[in-house]
This record gives sequence, structure tokens and C-alpha cells, in this order.
Amino acid sequence: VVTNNLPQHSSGFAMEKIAVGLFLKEFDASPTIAVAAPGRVNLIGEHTDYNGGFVLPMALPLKTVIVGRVVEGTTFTVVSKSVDSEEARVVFGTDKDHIERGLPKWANYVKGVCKFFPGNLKAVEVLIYSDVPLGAGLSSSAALEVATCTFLEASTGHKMSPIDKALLCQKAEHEFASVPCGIMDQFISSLGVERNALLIDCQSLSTKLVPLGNEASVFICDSNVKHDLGGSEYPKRSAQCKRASAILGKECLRDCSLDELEVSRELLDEETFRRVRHVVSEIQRTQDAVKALESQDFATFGRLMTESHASLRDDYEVSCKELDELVDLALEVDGVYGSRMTGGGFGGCTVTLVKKEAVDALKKHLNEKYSGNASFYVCEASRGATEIDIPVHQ
Ligand code: GAF
Repeated sequence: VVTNNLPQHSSGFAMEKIAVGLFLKEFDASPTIAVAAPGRVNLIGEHTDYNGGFVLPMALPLKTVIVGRVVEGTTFTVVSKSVDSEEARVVFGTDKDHIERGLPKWANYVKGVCKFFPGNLKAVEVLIYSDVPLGAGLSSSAALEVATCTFLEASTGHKMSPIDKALLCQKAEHEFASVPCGIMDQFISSLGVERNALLIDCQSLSTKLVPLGNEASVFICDSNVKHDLGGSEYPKRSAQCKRASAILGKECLRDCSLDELEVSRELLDEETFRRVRHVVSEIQRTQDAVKALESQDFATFGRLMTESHASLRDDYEVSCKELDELVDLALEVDGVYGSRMTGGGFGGCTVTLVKKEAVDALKKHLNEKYSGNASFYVCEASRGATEIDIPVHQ
């Protein structure tokens, strides 16, 4: 699998301008550094990354912007515009030996990245401004981690490769947020490329760009439900997969085929068997989906997305009734190729591949029929984390 880079195009600077204005208000000075890192949507390949499998996410135009400046002293002062004001300002020392996780929780993503950053930290004032919805399964935490790391690169001059940056941010999430996540979210936030999805081989960490073409739209629908269960079920699934690969004598589930699984069926209890069947079949579906997309076969790609949803719902049991309802409703609309839940599950978003001309009909149908209150994003694949020129504040 090879990486081929396509040229990047800069998007509008609306978010950055607002962030600069907010920084001025907060710190009574102008920022000198601005960075941005995107959220992501995963098109297919769910709960496969921590099993060494394949994933196919794309970076979103929704992003986390950090603006700031280097100051005298030994403190890191960070203000977030995404949280309530009494929790919004956090100050900690730049001596990495003394950076510890704590409260408020949101700051642990920033602190974790600072703790593991390879260069010496500078004293800074920074402001975080984001339009990635929190807890919606669009990787707001990875966007914050990767934006923080990109800011540290800019403020210290210590540059990292995009892959090392993703790995550092994953470590921060493991150790400072206690989430045993795979590599997908940090990877795509760091390496995303405009107009392309990114096939990631989570075993070798090699990547391949897959152009999305112009015919179909990626339609994200936020169910606006968040089930607490997500936090406790994710580590359970990951532990279950680890145990299953040990029983099957594999290093990870990527190394297991459906045929082998069938032969070893009696080694696993019924629930574990279904969990493994999801992972193994999803890894195959992701590879098939990439082939389909490469030949612009949206019908096959869409069918695989819908099969992925059924597998996540029935075998992996990480969907919920609202996500199932949104998928079923989407599939009723002419011009929809396929639909599935995206991200960790237990709430959050669905992703639907739909003919461009059917987007309005899809929105209308979901608005009329969904029992909850949905929000929609029709997204182009965007670029990964980057330092940006400071926009002039007006
Ligand atoms: C979350 C995790 F952070 C990812 O690593 C991935 O496992 C995903 O859930 C499920 O595919 O976003």
C-alpha cells in the first residue's frame, strides 16, 4: 500500500478569524501562531483499527483551531471556547515531569499531548475554538490532541512526522483520557488529504489515498443522542477481541479469516464468536469497498456500508435504536447508495452515501420522519492538521 500525496487547497478562514478575535479579548494581545486539525468521519471499517485491520476515514471541514503566542515564564495557559466558562481556563507548568491528568477532563487531552511531546515546552497563552460537535462520534478529542501537537510543533520549532504525531496523540488519549482507542482518529486528523478518503492499514500503518469523485455526497446525520454506555462498552469490546485472538492463536484478529473462524467456532462462546465475525467480515468489507470506490462503483460501496451497519448492530452490538432508525429511513430515499453508523457507536452519527441530486430529498425525509432531532453535515473530504497564516482581524 502506497501513499501518494495530492495538492492541498486552503479553505476559508472564518473560524481562524473568530479565534483571533476571541484571543484578543481573552489575552489582550494578538496571537502569532494559528493551527487547525480536523474531525473525521469513517466511511467503513468500524472497530477494526485496534484489531490491526483496515479503516477508510476522511477528514472533515469541521475542525479545531488553536491560536496563541509564546510568552515569558513557565506556564501553559489554555482557554477553551467549547466548555462552560467556569471550566474554560486551565493553567499548568511547562515542566513536563510535573504534568499530571486531572480536572477539568477536557484539559487532559491538551496536557497528555504536552506531557509526551518530544521537545521542551515553551510558556504560551492559547485559545481553542472548534466546530467539531462534542461527543458526536466525529473525533472531537483527536482533533483537539492533533491541533495541540501541531501548535507545540509551531511554538517550539520541534517538527514531527505526521505518523509520529498521530501515535503521540493516541498515547495521550490512552494515558490521559483512559480510552484504549485505535489509531484511526488521530491518523486521519494528522494525515487527511482534500477530496480523498484514506485507507489505513492499522497493522503496518501504511496508507493509500482513495479519491471520492464528484458524483456522490457524504452525508452525515447527527442523531443528537449520546449514551453513557459508549465509555464502558468500548474497552470491553477491545478486551474481548484481545482475548479472542489469544484463544484463536493469532497476534490480532486481522490475521484470522472467516473460514478459520468457522472452523474454530467451538473455541469461542456465542457472543465472542459474533464479535469476531464482525471484525473479520468488516476488514474484508473495507478492502472490497476500496476496490469499489476506486472504480467509482457507488452501488457496491453503498451496499457494503449497509452490511457494515447490520454487522455493527447485530454482531458487535454497538448501535442503538436512533442510529438504526436513521439508517432505515435513509435507505428509503431514492438516490441513497448506503448508510451506516460511524465511529464508536451508542449514539452519535450516521454516514450516508447519496447521489448529489438526492441530498435535499434525504434531508427532508429525515427531518419529517426521524423521531428525534437530527443535525446534518454534507461534507467534502478536507486536509489534515496544518499551521495556518494568522488572518488579519477586522
Ligand atoms: C473510536 C476510536 F477512537 C477509534 O480508534 C475506533 O476504534 C472507532 O471508535 C471505532 O471504529 O472512534
